[in-house]
Amino acid sequence: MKCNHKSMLKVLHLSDIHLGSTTHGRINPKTGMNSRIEDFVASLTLCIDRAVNEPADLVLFGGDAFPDATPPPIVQQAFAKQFRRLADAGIPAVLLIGNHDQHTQGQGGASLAIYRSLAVPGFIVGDRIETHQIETRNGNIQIITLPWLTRSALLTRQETEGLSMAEVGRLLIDRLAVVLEAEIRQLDRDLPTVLLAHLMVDKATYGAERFLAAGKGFTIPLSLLCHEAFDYVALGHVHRHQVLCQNPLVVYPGSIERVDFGEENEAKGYCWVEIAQGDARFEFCPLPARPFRTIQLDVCDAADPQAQILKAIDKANITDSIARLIYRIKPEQLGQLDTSALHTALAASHNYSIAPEVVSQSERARLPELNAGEILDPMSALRAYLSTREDLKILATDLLTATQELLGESQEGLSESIVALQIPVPEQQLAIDLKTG
Ligand SMILES: [Mn+2]
Repeated sequence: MKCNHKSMLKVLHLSDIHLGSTTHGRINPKTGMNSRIEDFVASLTLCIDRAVNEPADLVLFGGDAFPDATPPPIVQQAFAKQFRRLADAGIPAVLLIGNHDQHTQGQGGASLAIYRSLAVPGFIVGDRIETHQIETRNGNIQIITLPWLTRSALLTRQETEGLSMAEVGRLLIDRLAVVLEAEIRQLDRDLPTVLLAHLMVDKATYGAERFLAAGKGFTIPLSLLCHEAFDYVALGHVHRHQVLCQNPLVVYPGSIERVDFGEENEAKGYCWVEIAQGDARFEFCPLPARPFRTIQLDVCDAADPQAQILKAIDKANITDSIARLIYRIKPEQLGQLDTSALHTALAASHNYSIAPEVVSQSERARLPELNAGEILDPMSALRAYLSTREDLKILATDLLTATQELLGESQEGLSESIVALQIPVPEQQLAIDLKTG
């Protein structure tokens, strides 16, 4: 039997906080705040509670603190208020820069760099590939930080000139392997070691949804991360909790709250890790994230569509959830519906939307705006298309925002950033979720 004299360090690993997401929220009349911001703060508070109460020896944050690099002050303050509790309790923390934290202007993560500027005791901002030796109350540990990689982090413009995206991707991974190896070579072999990285692993799975990568994204081969020098590989970026490798443990804790309906069926939480040199174990700790409920049915053949829809709502357990009702119906059945009764039935939810899909017999007319010869920019084309799709109305804003972001990124020369467009097409309904943060 192994006699382990070293005490295990206790590490709380969380990621993808996305504090400041407001979609599906409503204004809390008592506080004047968007209720979703309060939900995200509540989840973050539970993470920090655990770290402080236990106490943890170290907190590792895997990146994507906010939806973008310039969060409003109230959101910055809510984030700072929680992480400050760690500083007060003398618990060191590493804040890694995710793609949402990166500002396109200048170096480093604009939204998190403030913690370095302020020199918050025990706080490290991981905005480059670097090894940090951290003193905790139960011993030292070393953390290699690997923030979200863009081409410019490791390659010069001259090196990538004339290369295809695939070639650039390969070159970047070759370069990353060399840089990581250099970090690994200077590690102290007697200390527990964690790689903390914000990236898309090419073996990460996203559930049953089909995925399209918009632009050519850099995915990092799992083999690069499964190095014997690491006792634990703490990841961020993918919102679905998953374990990619057992030895060493390579873990995405996932996001702490659901960001959109694409995460409806995912448990949300953080990881509690116990680690010593050559030894690590972890436990996924679920958080009571706000439930999302999709109620989707086809009442085209129903004698009493109203009763069928009400029954479906009743069965869905929508109390305090973010609900969406999607029903397919024939135009001649619309008279049988009492929509105010549907609203009443959905009122137990935290927030809801109703998306009727009226099945039309007539052929859908081509959009006159989209005739050959007409040149529309992508946003106008999408807007024109959406204006004809009543059933997508509920998603229209999200689709436009996501498109805007994608276009913005490619314009800023960041087309290599990995944004996964998740396009499940269940029945008649098309949803695009920005799945990863
Ligand atoms: Mn991310």
